[in-house]
Order: sequence, then structure tokens, then C-alpha cells
Amino acid sequence: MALLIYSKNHPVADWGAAIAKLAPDLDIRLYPEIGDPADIDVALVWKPPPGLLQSLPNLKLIQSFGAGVDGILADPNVPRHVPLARVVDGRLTVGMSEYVLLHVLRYHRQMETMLQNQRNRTWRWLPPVDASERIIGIMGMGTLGTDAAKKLLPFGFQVIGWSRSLKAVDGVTSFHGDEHLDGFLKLCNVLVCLLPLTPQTRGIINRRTLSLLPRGAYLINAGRGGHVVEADLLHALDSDWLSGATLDVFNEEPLPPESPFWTHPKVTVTPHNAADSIPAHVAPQIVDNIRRLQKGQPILRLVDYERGY
Ligand code: NDP
Ligand code: OXD
Repeated sequence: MALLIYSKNHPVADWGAAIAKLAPDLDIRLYPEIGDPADIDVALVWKPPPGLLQSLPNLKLIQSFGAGVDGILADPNVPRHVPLARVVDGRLTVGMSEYVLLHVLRYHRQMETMLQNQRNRTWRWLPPVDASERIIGIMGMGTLGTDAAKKLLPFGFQVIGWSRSLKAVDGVTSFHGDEHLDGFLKLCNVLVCLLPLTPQTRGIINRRTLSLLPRGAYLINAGRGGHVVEADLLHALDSDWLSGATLDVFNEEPLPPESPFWTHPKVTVTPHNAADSIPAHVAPQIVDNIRRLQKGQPILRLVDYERGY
């Protein structure tokens, strides 16, 4: 069984080593050393060059390096008859919840103002706001959004979620479907985007939807850059409608040096590492799927090509 590994973002040699340790029998090939394309049974990829997957005639499984698969589905010629699996990993999920908590708490505790005051040697007491007065809205109540929502609750925040289907998460008010999006947004003091990027969600954070947020709200986007219409976000920040934004993902990555986000006083930029796939943690589930393929058992963590996630 031959496994091709391709990614510009991940240390592919480390991934190859982690997988080889668990499955020494695998014939592992690191792109561009493909050898005969007809040999390749499984492709472990992140944003593969368009046409690469289609050029592998005997491909039986596409495995994403990450939780998101938009970078794979961006290739119009991805062979959609081949099962596509994604990563669902406890450590990655915890990492994302850490990121969400960090930035929600930072906004809740008015840290930006405190830091600014410190720089100005200003000793100014700020009236505390009780967490119960803040409504945190999570767009995308899947693996990551649900965990983050549950971890926000013990702090006393009001937590609401929006997804395609109705959810029953104790303590979290569920909104679902396009018809309930506006009602959800009108409540969010902090909007956290943990959606997958699909044709339905592209550009969902735009001038109209941002204008529905209460004045002074914050945005935390760790979904994908394509969720945000960047010019509309800048307008919402500059017109003082939004108090701040934390952005981990961008339309263009790495974020180009000329991007206004780098220096915007209300923006925190992180380099798409809110939550990462770590070889030692994730290699076992990849090897498990390969073993399942070999034994003709169901592949786990499958993506629905129709839904796009
Ligand atoms: P899941 O597939 O588990 O969850 C996706 C959620 O989004 C589901 O609740 C789904 O609704 C909802 N959703 C999808 N489409 C729509 C829509 N059109 N309208 C309303 N809700 C919708 O994904 P994960 O939680 O595992 O990951 C989410 C995303 O996070 C990834 O796709 C990736 O883009 C991003 N990510 C970012 C990382 C980073 O470091 N910045 C790291 C890992 C992931 P329903 O439940 O009803 O189907
Ligand atoms: C992912 C990511 O989707 O890293 O896992 O963004």
C-alpha cells in the first residue's frame, strides 16, 4: 500500500516518520517523489495543487491533514468518487477552545484598554462587567464550536450557537438555518466563527451581517479567511461599529506584508495556528483509516462532498 504525502504547511518528513513508526509496511512517498502515480492508494494532503489527486488513477482514500477540507475541495477536478476523510482530534479541539477562551476573556476583561493605559502610565479603574451580561455567539456548532461553547459556560457567559441543524447542548441556546441567522447575530457581543468554508458560508461575515451585531461587538475568526469580506470588516472597525477583531485565518495566507490588518489598532493577527494537527497525535487516526481501507472496513471521519464539510 503506497501513501503520498503533500503539504506546504506541514513538516511532511515528520509526518512521514510518525506514520512509518506506526506502519513500517507502508510505502511512503513525499511529494514530488511520487514514483509511478498508479502505485498511490492513499493521499495525505493539505491544499494539493489542482489536478494532483486526479492524476492518481488508483487512489482509494484522500485524507486531509486538518479538520477543514476546503483546500482540497477547491480543486474542481478532485475525484469525488474517492472517499475523503478529515481530522477530528481531541488535542486539536482543546487547542481551539484555548484560543477561543483566550480571546473572549481578553475582550471580556478589557485587556486592550488596560494595556493601553499601562503604556501611558495611567492608573484607571475600569468598572467590571459580569460575564452573565456578555453573549458569546458561536457560528458553527460542530466538533470545535460545541467544545468551545461548553468551555465558556463555567465562566458564566451566555452562550448561543448557530448551525445548519438544531442542537441540544445543555446551557447553550441553539439557532439554526439561514432563517435564524439574523436573530442570532443581533445578540452576539462576541461573534466566534468556527464554520467550515463552503459555497454557503463564503463571505458570510459581511457588511450586512456585521451591521446586525450589537454596536461595540467583537469578532473572533478561526474558521477560514473566506468567511470574511475583509473590506467590510475594516469598515465596521473603522466606523467604530466593532470594538475589535481577532483573526487567525485570511483570504491570502501568509498574510501579505501590505495587509492593513497587520497594523490595525483594533486587530489581533495570528498565523493560522489557533489549533494545529500534531503528527504524534494525529498519525494514529490516519494509520487506522489506512488499515480500515486494507480490511474493507468503513473509513472514519468522512466528509460529505455534497455539504462540503
Ligand atoms: P464540523 O464539521 O464538526 O462542524 C461544522 C459546523 O458548521 C457544524 O455545526 C455545521 O452545522 C455548521 N455549518 C456548516 N455549514 C453551515 C451553514 N451553511 N449554515 C450554518 N451552519 C453550518 O467542523 P469542525 O468543528 O471540526 O471545524 C470547523 C472549521 O474550523 C474547519 O472546517 C476549519 O475551517 C476550521 N479550523 C480552523 C483551524 C485553525 O487553526 N484556525 C483548525 C481546525 C479547524 P451542522 O452541525 O448542522 O451540520
Ligand atoms: C484545520 C486547520 O482545518 O488547521 O485543521 O485549519
